[in-house]
Amino acid sequence: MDRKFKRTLVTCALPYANGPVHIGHLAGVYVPADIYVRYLRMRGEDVLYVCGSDEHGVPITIKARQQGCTPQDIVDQYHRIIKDSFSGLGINFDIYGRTSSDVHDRNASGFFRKLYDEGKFVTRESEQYYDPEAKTFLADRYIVGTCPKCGAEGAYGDQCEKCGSTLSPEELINPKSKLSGAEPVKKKTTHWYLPLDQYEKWLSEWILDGHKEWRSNVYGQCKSWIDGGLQPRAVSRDLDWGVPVPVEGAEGKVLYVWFDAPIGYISNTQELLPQSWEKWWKSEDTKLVHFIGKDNIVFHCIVFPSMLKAYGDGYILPDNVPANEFLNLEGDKISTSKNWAVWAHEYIKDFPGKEDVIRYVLTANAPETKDNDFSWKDFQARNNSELVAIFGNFVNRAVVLTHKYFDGKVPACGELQDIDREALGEIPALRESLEKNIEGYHFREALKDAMSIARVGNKYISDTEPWKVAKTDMERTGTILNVCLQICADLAIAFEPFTPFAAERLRNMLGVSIFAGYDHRAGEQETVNTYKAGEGMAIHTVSASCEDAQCGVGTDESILTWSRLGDSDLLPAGHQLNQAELLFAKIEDEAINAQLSRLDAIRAEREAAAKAEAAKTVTPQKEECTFEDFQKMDIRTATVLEAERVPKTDKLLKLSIDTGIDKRTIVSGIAEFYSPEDMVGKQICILANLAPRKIRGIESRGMILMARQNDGKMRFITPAEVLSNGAEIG
Ligand code: B3M
Ligand code: ZN
Repeated sequence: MDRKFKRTLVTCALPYANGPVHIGHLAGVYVPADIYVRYLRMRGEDVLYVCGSDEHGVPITIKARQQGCTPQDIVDQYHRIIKDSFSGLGINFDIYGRTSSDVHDRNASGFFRKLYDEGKFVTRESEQYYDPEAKTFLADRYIVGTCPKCGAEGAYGDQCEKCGSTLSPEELINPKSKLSGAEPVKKKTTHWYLPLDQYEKWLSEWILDGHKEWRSNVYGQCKSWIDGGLQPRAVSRDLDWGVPVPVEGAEGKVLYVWFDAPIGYISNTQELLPQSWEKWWKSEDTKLVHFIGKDNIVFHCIVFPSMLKAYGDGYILPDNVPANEFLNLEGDKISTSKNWAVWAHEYIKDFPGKEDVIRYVLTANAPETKDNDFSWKDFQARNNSELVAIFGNFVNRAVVLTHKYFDGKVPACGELQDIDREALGEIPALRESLEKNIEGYHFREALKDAMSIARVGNKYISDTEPWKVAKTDMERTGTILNVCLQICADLAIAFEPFTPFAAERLRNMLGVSIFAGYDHRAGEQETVNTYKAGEGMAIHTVSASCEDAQCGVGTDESILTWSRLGDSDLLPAGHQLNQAELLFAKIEDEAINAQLSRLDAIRAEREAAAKAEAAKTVTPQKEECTFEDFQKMDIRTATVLEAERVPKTDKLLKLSIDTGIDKRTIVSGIAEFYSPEDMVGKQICILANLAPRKIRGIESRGMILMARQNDGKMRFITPAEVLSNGAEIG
């Protein structure tokens, strides 16, 4: 353990309260953070675990407009959903606050005002788009128009959702305000900027020289930002939703959401610990760790530290920022706006009692160094072949056999054989690796170490076959089951950070508790810290002066502590077990297919909407041509005599046609839209003098004229009434 610090402050990115949290958020930020906090608490570290809703920013105001309600209604709705999702998955922050709170309002505006009064900002006048009818400035998202790149209508001032191009409002064709439909006009406005350029040297020393141990994706992004030259960054916006800028004459201006949100970490701490928050934020004895996704790196490593540096007053800086990459879903990018996600609150409803499984799978597939993918088949496979077949199966056999042969009491341990010593001997090394991996923020690897303990147990019981030995040697059977039960107790400790619900069921089965560390959710009490020694145990309180976080625990042998992981005497002979219960249940195809069908329906809906959208757009006109160019083309009417599919393709038809000039063959890519039967007897229009081409070995002479709309749909062109074949079209 890193004993350089007396306490650890863990923050998690504040989720925007404009939608629920999904598995990408959980995998990227919240599950790894929860593993880390639970582990530290079990090690007796004093940890404060802070998060809350990020309730400002333009997306929330847009959602409110879409739903015809106020931004406060939106954040109230999603703050509750998000908070319940976290607790439903065992992610128990000491405080889950919100940036629309009065505490935060005061704190964030006070923070701004101090920097303002001390001249830490620079002001800049710029021209912003303004809606003359709604009499308000327009964020880029509030300006819509025609995409200059693909012609799509409804492109936003910052991005075209159809072709994905990044845009600026100036590029939009025929820009309109989303608020009133009026044409936006440019208007001068003044904002305050944090001159990040002035912190460049200091950031380079602090990060590039001082934190080479940070993850490469984090360090690399910081390096490219710093090497690229930092620019002053706006810290205010023309908006009516947010923390008002606390300066006379700044009506209609609020703090930029990325200025106020990180201050939310401090506000939430102040709210929980009004007397003692400063020891967490202004003491070098505190280790600060920010858990975030990769899109938040610059704000947590460059902007927020510069804000704290500018503020001074002893604020500490993050010791580490273990940012994860992104998680995809069934091969596609997770998207809130496209509903392409597994929502945490829906998962909890659809898979009751399986909160551990999603924690386990998202850790096993964590996008720690590169983007990764979540698939429902993999989710099912990991549950059934790892949690059920190895971890759960091992524990179940050990406990059931102990009830069968020893009335549920831990049997005496006789003379150990090599096979026993080998199994027990593997645990300390796995513990050491597990500790090193968790403390190094390598949670995927740490989970493998914990799972290796289960594999050791499962192999041991399969190799020793106590159900056979019991026929002849009950003493040996007792020794084998004693070893199995020690390993079960190891699992109850090792899996607490990863699968806390199952670890608790296992503890209840074994009739033990664990030391689960400090619990500040009670805020400040006369005794500064309390710790929970596992469910079902009395809450011990330790006095503030108690140095040994585990005081009062060591004497109670039924409370397992992390430091005993790997001991071979965790459960003394005679200790009474409780009834066996299944730790994990199989997940059947039916449950998985229901999820896959849901995603299929979303994908189909999205494709249909994209097609409908595409059909509305028109490809821009081609470059001008001359009449002479056109006269070279010989376009005629013709009738289809025969038609057949071209073998081994699903797009081509081979047509025999009568052009009035001759009978010929044309191969055409219309099989997606027409069957051979559709075409026979139809009068079509062809470009007769197109140079012949070999297509799939067939000579094709000419081309059928087709109308293709932007959603890809195609129709052949035919005269308004049947004409003779060979009629010239011009
Ligand atoms: N609200 C989350 C995001 O960018 C953002 C984090 C704020 S942490 C201070 O998805
Ligand atoms: Zn576009």
